[in-house]
Amino acid sequence: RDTELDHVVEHEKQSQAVEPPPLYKVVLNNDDYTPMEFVVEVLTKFFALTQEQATEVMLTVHYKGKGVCGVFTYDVAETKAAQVNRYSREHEHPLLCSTEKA
Ligand code: TYC
Repeated sequence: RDTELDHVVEHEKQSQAVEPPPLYKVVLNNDDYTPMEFVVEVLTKFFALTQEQATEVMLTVHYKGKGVCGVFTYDVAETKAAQVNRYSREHEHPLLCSTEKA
């Protein structure tokens, strides 16, 4: 018959079997119209980036076409991308933020 210890061992196996959640990159895309200063503002406002880190990401996007703002769980990534796109549209900039599975 199953003992209390068998139950504890079974529970422990299940705990160890729990997988980490899949991660998603929040990506910023380049365009010809959004001011560099606005992109840096967005990166410091919505992501945990310093002015220096934000400038680095902005320049990567400007020269290479896209860049990673951060890596998050699905809901956090989708929420941040939507917040950035809403904020950009409110300020009448075409800046596009999207997500990609990491
Ligand atoms: N290419 C834009 C410019 O020259 C700057 C820019 C950088 C725009 C990053 C979008 O995600 C972006 N003003």
